[in-house]
Amino acid sequence: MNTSLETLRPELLERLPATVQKPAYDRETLAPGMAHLGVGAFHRCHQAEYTDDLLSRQFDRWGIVGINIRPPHLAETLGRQSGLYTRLIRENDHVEARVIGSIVKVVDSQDSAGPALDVLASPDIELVTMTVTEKGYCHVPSTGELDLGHPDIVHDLANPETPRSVPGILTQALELRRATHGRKLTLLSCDNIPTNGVILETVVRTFAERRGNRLADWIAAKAAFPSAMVDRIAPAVTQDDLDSVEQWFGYHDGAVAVGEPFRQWVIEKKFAGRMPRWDLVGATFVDDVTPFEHLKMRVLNGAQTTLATLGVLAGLEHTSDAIADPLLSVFVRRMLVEETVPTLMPVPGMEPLAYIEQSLGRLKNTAIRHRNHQIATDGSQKIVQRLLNPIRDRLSQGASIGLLAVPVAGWMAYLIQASERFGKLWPVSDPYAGKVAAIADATGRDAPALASAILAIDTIFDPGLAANETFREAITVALGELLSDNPMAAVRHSLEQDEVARLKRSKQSAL
Ligand code: CS2
Repeated sequence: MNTSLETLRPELLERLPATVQKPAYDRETLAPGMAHLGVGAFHRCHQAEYTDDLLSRQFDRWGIVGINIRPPHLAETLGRQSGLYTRLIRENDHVEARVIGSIVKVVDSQDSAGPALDVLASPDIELVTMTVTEKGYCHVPSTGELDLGHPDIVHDLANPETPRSVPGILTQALELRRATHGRKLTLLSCDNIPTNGVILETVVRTFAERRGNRLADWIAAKAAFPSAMVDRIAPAVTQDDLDSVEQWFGYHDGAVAVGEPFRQWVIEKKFAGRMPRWDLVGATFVDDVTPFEHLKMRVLNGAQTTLATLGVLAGLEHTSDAIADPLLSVFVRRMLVEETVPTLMPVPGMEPLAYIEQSLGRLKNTAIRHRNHQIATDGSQKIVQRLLNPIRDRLSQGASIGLLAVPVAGWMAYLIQASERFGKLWPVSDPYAGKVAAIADATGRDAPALASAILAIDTIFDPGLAANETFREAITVALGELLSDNPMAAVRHSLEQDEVARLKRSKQSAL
């Protein structure tokens, strides 16, 4: 940090360089109306930007109170800057800078839930949005039910007034609302899990049912949990990003966020009360989010997870490096076109093949430094919706899954090679890393035994899928190759086999 530079703050808004846009509304009069849990790069590039757009178009009481219940602390960055930050949109050589003003206050609640509960229970707050990552919901990925064995859930059910988990904190906030003013609340999940609203509702309801006291009935009457599909690639911010703002614009900003030009937000029309009119500024309110969600998670996110895990195995650093690799780029396109697209539902106004090309184009953006390891983080929470659900649909159609199986084996190989037994090739972060490492320890290099033991984790692989012979065989073969000295052989062979199968099919249909 260059200490001679001023830090971004409200007084600096009048003196920003002309190339930096600033809020086009009177921030002084902006009152809080919603809270957001999980103020990371994604929130700053997405919901907060939509809200900033909306406030300049139709000013209303929709300031955001940003809350973190996990690291990092916000006080020293966003807090110090009165919620202001620079949002950079980057695409190759192009940069567009704008200071976003929609976050009016930030609250650190990492040490205890108290500060978060004060905000969430306040009568001023009509809406809570959240990006708490897939694992924040404490659900079982393969079923969507609350994981009653999760240590934080066990803790929170025993100590409901001092919760640690997202379901525990939200349920306690709803209990406090019932006890104090009784106002309605919309809880809007913005995480990449399928039917995110249903999962959020399920974990909160199950938690409330366990608490008893008819709280679950009150929640059913007063709260709404719409589902939403959110999209914008916004990687973890780096020191380079902070330095760039200093160099280009001459001020210090500790809360910069960097995203790509593309953004999308599709929200289920199911609200408890008033909602921000994000539909006036590019979001879409629909009756059913499912087709949009499948398209995005299976195509864009499926491609990202594939390129990330296979990219790490190939020694590549970022998504843009992985997609520049000729083999991986052919692989990912073929996988999506041949195996993923037939599993999609029709999506109003969107054409799947065009969407694939657009998505792959987005991943080529070299200004977005999205690390493969970042995307591979928490892979166990991502592969169900991105890869296993399309695989299950394909198998039920009697169709091939030889390509989609490779990144699933890629996820296994990624965790296996992070274990002691396999030389700890890289550090990983995944709730199932310990379990996979224990399997690797017990099993050694025997691919069929490794595959079999990992497929037996029924919280990820539903037993019907894990028992399917076609799937088991494809996973076992790919895993063996991915763990060899020539991991990309798995990718090449799956493409060759797919080609052979394709030729066979076309001969048969010509007969
Ligand atoms: C990424 C997503 O890290 C990841 O899991 O795949 O964060 C992805 O960039 C967003 O879903 C894009 O909208």
